[in-house]
Amino acid sequence: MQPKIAVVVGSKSDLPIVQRCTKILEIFDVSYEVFVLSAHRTPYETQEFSVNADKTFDLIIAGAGKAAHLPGVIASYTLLPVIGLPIKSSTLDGLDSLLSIVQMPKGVPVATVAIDGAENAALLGCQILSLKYPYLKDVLHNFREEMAKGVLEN
Ligand code: RP5
Repeated sequence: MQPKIAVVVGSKSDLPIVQRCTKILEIFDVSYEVFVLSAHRTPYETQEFSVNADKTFDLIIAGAGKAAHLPGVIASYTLLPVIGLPIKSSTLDGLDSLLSIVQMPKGVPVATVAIDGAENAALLGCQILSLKYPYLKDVLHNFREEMAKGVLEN
């Protein structure tokens, strides 16, 4: 069995940020599917996706900007872990997105990464999935070793 992640964004305009996330998933050989769905503009399609997501996916990464309700709404319909990616797409520099995503009421958690933290969304997703797919532990160890070498070399 292969890990599979759903990457959902609120608008096509979010796709350039999300490519930094999917690039990591490709390097780690994790399959994924990208969806454009909006909590506000396509609420019925968002609900349909969310209630069925666990039939296909292990985890969901959901990115959105402005009043970024998408990750929380998705999380309300599924028991899959949801990682929220606040996207800087407004005049408020992404602080609106961050607070909309991170300030979930108790009972429905969303694990939130930094504003535009697309790479960390992918890495956190892989770390969570490494509990189920042990090959990811080796990949993550190698990634960290390479990262450390990159920091130390002059
Ligand atoms: C949010 O509004 C989207 O996630 C996007 O970040 C932002 C702007 O969307 P567009 O007006 O570019 O479609 O819902």
